[in-house]
Amino acid sequence: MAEVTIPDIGDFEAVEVIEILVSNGDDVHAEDPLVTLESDKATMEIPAPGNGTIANIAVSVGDQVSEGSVIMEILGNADPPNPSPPAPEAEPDHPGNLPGTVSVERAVEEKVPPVPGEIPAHSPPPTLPGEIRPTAEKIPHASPGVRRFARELGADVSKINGSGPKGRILKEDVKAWIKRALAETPGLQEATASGIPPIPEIDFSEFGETETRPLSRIRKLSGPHLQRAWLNIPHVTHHDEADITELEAFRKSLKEEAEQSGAKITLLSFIMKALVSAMKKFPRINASLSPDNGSLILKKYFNIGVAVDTPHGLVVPVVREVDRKNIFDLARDLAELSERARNGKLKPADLKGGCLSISSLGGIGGTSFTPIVNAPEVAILGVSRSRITPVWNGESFAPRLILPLSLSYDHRVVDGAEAARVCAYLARSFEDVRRLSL
Ligand code: CAO
Repeated sequence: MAEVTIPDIGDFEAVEVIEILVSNGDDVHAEDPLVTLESDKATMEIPAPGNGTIANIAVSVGDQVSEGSVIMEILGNADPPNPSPPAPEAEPDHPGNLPGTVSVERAVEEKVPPVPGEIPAHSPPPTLPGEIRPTAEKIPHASPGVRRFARELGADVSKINGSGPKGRILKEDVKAWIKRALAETPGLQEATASGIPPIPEIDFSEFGETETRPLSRIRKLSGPHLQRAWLNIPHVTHHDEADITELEAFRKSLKEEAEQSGAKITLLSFIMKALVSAMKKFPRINASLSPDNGSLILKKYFNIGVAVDTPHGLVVPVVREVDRKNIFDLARDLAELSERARNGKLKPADLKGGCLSISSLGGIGGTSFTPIVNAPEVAILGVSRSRITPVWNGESFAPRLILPLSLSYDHRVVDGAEAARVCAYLARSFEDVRRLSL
């Protein structure tokens, strides 16, 4: 059995114990930290003098100790008294801490002109035995172990609020800070890995009142997904128009029949049918690039994602086997999926397996927009609000109902000419309702 006493800690007297890092019965190895002491100038850990089991801890947090104070006992083959003084904290940016010296948390920067061969002025000089360097600035309250932990994870202790006694930073505070930093910066890893300079931080409260609200779970997920697609895909959007005058008359004629079958038929069901027809005619828009970008994976199934606007953000549930469903089936599927989306009842499987997506803002407004391709799909059809427009028919202007279409595509897979052909084909399909059944 060996008593553990406070070794020579320099000129310090009555230094406060701020942390007890072991409990009675713990097995420790030589140099394991046992307690943390903190004076107004330095924080230091007292190491175990040898291997053994901790017993009779004689100090509590808040006690004051000086050189020679007994703090606990170690049962086993611990070395006899006269343990080595506190181990200096290994500060890679504080070179030259000599073994057996007391390491002060942050030494003052010494404004001494550099001499060739000397440690540069911006690095603190080596601590000499028995020397305690004063601190010039306020030290964030944290034990050397916590500082080391924070440094290993890249956390800046000066930015962390401590929840320990007297605001001391605990390991838990460092973990919580890192978790928060990661959660609050969706897409951070992608953005920094891509080498794109981050948008500078601004304190908006300098300019007026602000309120900070957390992002919804959906936005936290969809944000990085959209950013990935935007950064990876060379996007082009092709705009076109379709005359849907006859189609709209046909849709209205189906209203009664639809209501009887429990479905509300909107234009979207027809758009899905037309899109499947276009996917069959232009198979490249129903494809994805292989992960190595070396080949094209053509899909022989026809599932269409539909962007749904919900109070929590955008989701894109997938309507399956659109080629095998009629307009009434599609209307029912759409109503069911969009209701579940708005009530937050979608399952992960509802969001998978899409071949191509539609983003319809027609119920809201707009004349055209540039939707973002829902990667790894290669195209997305944007639909804006139809409007009555005077169209020259060769003899006179006639009022026609015109639907704006915006097809965004991955230019690595789809060429501009092909996108124009797809849109022209869609427009022809809408203009001649019979084609939708082809
Ligand atoms: N032009 C004119 N009117 C249109 C139209 C169009 N292109 N599309 C739909 N409408 C009409 C509908 O006929 C309906 O009219 P009534 O109320 O008189 O019957 C009304 O607009 C509302 O339609 P809806 O939006 O309820 O139904 P929908 O089938 O057209 O769309 C859904 C369903 C889920 C796609 C839609 O509600 C929605 O969420 N759209 C937003 C999608 C979105 O946010 N996209 C942006 C994503 S970011 O790229």
